[in-house]
Amino acid sequence: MTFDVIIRGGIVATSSDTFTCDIGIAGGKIIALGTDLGTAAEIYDATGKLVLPGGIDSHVHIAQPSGPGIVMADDFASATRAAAFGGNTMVLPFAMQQKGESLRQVVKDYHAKADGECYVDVSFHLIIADASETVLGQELPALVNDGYTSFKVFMTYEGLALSDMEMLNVMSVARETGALVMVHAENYDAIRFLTDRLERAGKTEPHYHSASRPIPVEREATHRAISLAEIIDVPVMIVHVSNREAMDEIARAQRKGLKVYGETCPQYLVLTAKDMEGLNMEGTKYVCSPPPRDEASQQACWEGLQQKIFSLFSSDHCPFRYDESGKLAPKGRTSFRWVPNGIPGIETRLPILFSEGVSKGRISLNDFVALTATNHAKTYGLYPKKGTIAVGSDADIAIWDPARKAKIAQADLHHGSDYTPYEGIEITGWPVATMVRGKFVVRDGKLTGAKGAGAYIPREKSPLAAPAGRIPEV
Ligand code: DUC
Ligand code: ZN
Ligand code: ZN
Repeated sequence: MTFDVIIRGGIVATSSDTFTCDIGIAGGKIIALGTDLGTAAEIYDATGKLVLPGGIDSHVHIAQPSGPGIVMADDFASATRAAAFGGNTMVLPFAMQQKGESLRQVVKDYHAKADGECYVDVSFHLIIADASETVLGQELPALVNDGYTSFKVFMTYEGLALSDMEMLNVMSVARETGALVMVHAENYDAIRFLTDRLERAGKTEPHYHSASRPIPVEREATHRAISLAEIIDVPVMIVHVSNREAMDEIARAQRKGLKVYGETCPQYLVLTAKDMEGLNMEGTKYVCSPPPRDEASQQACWEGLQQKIFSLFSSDHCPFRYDESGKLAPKGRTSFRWVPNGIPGIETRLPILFSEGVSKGRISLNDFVALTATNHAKTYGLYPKKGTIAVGSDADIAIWDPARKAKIAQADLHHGSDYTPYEGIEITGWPVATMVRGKFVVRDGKLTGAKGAGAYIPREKSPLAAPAGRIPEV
């Protein structure tokens, strides 16, 4: 047989195995694994390189409305281009509803923003901000059936926070339709209370953001989200966990046999609240929620990855520029209260975990693959089409030079933001080529893919959430 491409001689790793073999690719799919596969239009010599499933970043925010006068720094073209340079072959951004909006219309709007723009594949989670009867009774079940099989709810943020009653209603729809609920767990009232007090004390500099959302704010909401999910008997994914106490809530639920899953992110492994101190307005560059904590919390998050309490490692990419379109907007409002929450990280997620995790011996290469690709595909209804290297799977592949040394620098990145909070971090191991469905998107540091080659991928229901069923009788 003649293939379109053969990737020859690399060390292939999946979430369970590591082996040396060639990969034969045709029609965008992996057709053969082995040696002496035959001929191909193109041979890629991967000798001395790692050949991994392309990263799937299942928690990114792209082109979301972010408040008056504030624009997100990435559109779908720039975000997916940066994703490809960072070794990713698929991203899952959110189609975010705002109060009063039709969820169906929101989904159409995000498709319009993404269509013809993407360099890697995309699929959408929903964000439910308006838990009205029409949305929950009609729109949401229909959208779940159409392949939008996961959605995020917020326990904080003005305009987004759901009450416990609303959370229960939304979770009931997830239970009945077999959708997976992702929860942003922070206590809204506690944040408002602390923000008011800090402002009254004149403590308004950006670094007070983290004092307004201390660990108990996250721990309490995590506990509450898990309790609400237990009442409805619905699985939940607690996203962007930053510390041991919230993690312990998840671990306790898992020990009890509840279907509670956890995600953590690079900012909780390599940043701390101290990074913001003394920076004045430049501290806004690190403002995200939950906030990075301290070294003990970093250690806890590593343990969560090692012990598989966390099954996902995502970026929570939420990019703003450090100017009046972003971190310094709206003009004249100086309290941390007004700083848009979020940091860029779509391109640096994988190198940070590879370097700090695999190169430094904290996690195995196979666990790296699981945490960055396979588990995302399994969690969100994409496996085995995505997230692995197997015959029949899409040829979504990242080729890594495990020895390549680099220092993270804004000047080398491809996102729309004008800074990176990870500037200067020394990295060992970097992706050198990224292939989406058999076509190289990035190769030897150059963009080779076409805008619009990234496709929208509808999803199956999450095996973690299915089967759809009734909520428990009272
Ligand atoms: N927090 C979120 O909840 N979403 C995006 C970014 C952030 O910091
Ligand atoms: Zn969130
Ligand atoms: Zn987020």
